[in-house]
Amino acid sequence: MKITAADVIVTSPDRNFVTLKITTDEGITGLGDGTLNGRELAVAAYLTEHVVPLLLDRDPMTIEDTWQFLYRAAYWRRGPITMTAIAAVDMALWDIKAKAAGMPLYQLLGGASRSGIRTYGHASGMDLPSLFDSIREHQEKGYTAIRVQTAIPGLRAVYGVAAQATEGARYDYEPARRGALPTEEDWDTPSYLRHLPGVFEAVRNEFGPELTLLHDGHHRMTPNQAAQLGKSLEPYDLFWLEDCTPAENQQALRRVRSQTTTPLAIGEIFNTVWDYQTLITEQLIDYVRSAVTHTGGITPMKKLLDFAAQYQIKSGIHGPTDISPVGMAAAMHLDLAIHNFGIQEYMQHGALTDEVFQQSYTFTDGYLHPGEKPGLGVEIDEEAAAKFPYERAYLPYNRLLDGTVHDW
Ligand code: GCO
Ligand code: MG
Repeated sequence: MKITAADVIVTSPDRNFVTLKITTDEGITGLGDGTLNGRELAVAAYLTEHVVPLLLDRDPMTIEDTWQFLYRAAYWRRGPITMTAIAAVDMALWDIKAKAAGMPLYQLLGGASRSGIRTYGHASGMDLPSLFDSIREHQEKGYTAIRVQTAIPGLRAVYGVAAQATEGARYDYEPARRGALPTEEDWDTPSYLRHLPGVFEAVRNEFGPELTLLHDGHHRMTPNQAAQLGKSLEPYDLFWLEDCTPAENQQALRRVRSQTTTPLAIGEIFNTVWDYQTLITEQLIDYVRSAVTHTGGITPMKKLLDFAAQYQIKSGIHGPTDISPVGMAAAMHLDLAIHNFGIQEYMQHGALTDEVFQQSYTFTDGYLHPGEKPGLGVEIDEEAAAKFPYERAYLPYNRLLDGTVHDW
């Protein structure tokens, strides 16, 4: 089998997505997700200008060899643009191989280790009543695990809280905004540290001890502040506290870990196993948060999760709406196959996205399943995709109350 074409499809149904479609001389096609929120066209250009010419005439079955070739032959290693582009190729090749084998991809990854993939959804609120409503809405949709984000008194707009800057119906939180420039949000860590434990206390009092709760700190605290927060949330029994501090400095997590038993999840902005080396070998985290889409694809993600398994660390694969249905399906096949599955993030895509991407995955009672179609189980309707041209969109950024730019 030979690759005869590789096309980069950029579409913006509810938001921007970059998809690589690889075509073979036997008529089998494969899809890969190359979406990097707010920097989509950089990945599209990387693929079109530098990767597509290398794929033509290659054997699509040589997945490991192609991965090593793209990673090593570029000479310039790692980084989100490179690793997202490589991920798109890797996913598309696994899609082709599984279709050629006539099997859903999870079968090639070792077969199902469980019957369904437990998910968590995103609830948020400006105040306790709206937060409680949002939690109830998620419970009604079937979620048994819910991420809780809340506004902070005195701050205008905070990461993870829906319907602050828009009018009308509440919408699921989506950070990227279409527009010429990024929006500005504000931040004050002392106010956050004072406010958040009371919110979790109120949520526990309202919903009881059984509901699984998570929270995302979105890289805003110093290690010492993160240690304080982890301690103060211990009575509320979180499933995890995510991205409590920026983790480029992996050793910083020693401080947090030694001070709190609140489980820690890190990694959505990482792109290789090297970003995790200290975190995993010193067991400084409990969950690996990488996205298949931003970590070079299924091939390295499987290795990363197997490495984590040796240290009793589980998966918590990144699954916000900026991962396309193709990237979500790739995550689901891994989730189903690996032994050290933890939980899968699942924000549901909008109706326009579902019109462009036909999915075989299902969501029932809080559990996802990738379905039994050969391959990843997702196809793209290129005519529908063409109706939604790219629209510039940026993630917001943060300033402290005195105007200093802060981690968003
Ligand atoms: C999460 C994330 C996202 C990111 C988004 C950026 O835990 O799901 O923090 O909400 O902010 O993926 O593009
Ligand atoms: Mg996050």
